[in-house]
Amino acid sequence: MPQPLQLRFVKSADDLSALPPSPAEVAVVGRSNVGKSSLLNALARRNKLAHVSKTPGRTQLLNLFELPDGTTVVDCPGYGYAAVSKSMRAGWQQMIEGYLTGREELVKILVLVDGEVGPTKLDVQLLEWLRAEDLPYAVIATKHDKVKSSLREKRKKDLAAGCGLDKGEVIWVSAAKNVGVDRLADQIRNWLAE
Ligand SMILES: Nc1nc2c(ncn2[C@@H]2O[C@H](COP(=O)(O)OP(=O)(O)OP(=O)(O)O)[C@@H](O)[C@H]2O)c(=O)[nH]1
Ligand SMILES: [Mg+2]
Repeated sequence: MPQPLQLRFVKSADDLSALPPSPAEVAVVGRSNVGKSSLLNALARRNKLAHVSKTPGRTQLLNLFELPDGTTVVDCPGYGYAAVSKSMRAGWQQMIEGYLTGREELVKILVLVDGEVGPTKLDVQLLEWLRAEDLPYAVIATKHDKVKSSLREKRKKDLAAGCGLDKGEVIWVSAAKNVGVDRLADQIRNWLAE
C-alpha cells in the first residue's frame, strides 16, 4: 500500500527568518493556479490541508508543513497573477528569492508547470534563475487529466523541451485523478532522506 505524506500544517511566514530550523526541506513553487496546494493535498490524501481556490493568488505566504520525522515541505505563493500590483509582485519576488537562496535546509525545489498550458515565460525565467543560482530543482507537470490522451506524448515532449529538459526528467501528476502522486510522494521521501 503506498503511503501518503503525513503532512501537518505548522505555520505561515512572510519571511525566511520566521521559519523554524528543519533537518531537510522541499519547496513547491510555480505560477498561480498551477495546482501547488492541490498537489500537497493529494500527496497527503487530505482535502483541506492546503487551501485550494478558483481565485488565483490564494496562497500569499510561505506555508510550512511538517512530516512525522521533522522534515518539512513549503507551499509557496504563486507568481504570474496579472491582477496583483507591481509593488506586490516585487514583494513576492523578494520573499521567494530570499527564501530559495537563503534557506540552507532546501534539498529540492519542485517547479510546477501546468501540463495543459505548458511552460510560461515566467516559468522559463524561474528555471533559468534556478540554474544560474545552482539550486536543486525538479520539474513537475500538473493537471495530467486535462491533456487529451491523444495529445499526451507530444505534450510531454514539448513541455520538457520548453523547460530545457529531456522527456524522462519531467514528473507528470494529476491531483484530481491521483496520477503519479504516490510515486512523487516516494520521491519526496527519498529527497528528504538523502
Ligand atoms: N483538472 C485538474 N484541476 C486541478 C488539478 N490540480 C489543481 N486543479 C485546479 O486548479 C485550480 C488551482 O489549484 P490550486 O491548488 O489552488 O493552485 P495553486 O498553485 O496553489 O494556486 P495559488 O495558491 O494561487 O498560487 C483549482 O481550481 C484546482 O481545483 C488537477 O490535477 N486536475
Ligand atoms: Mg496555493
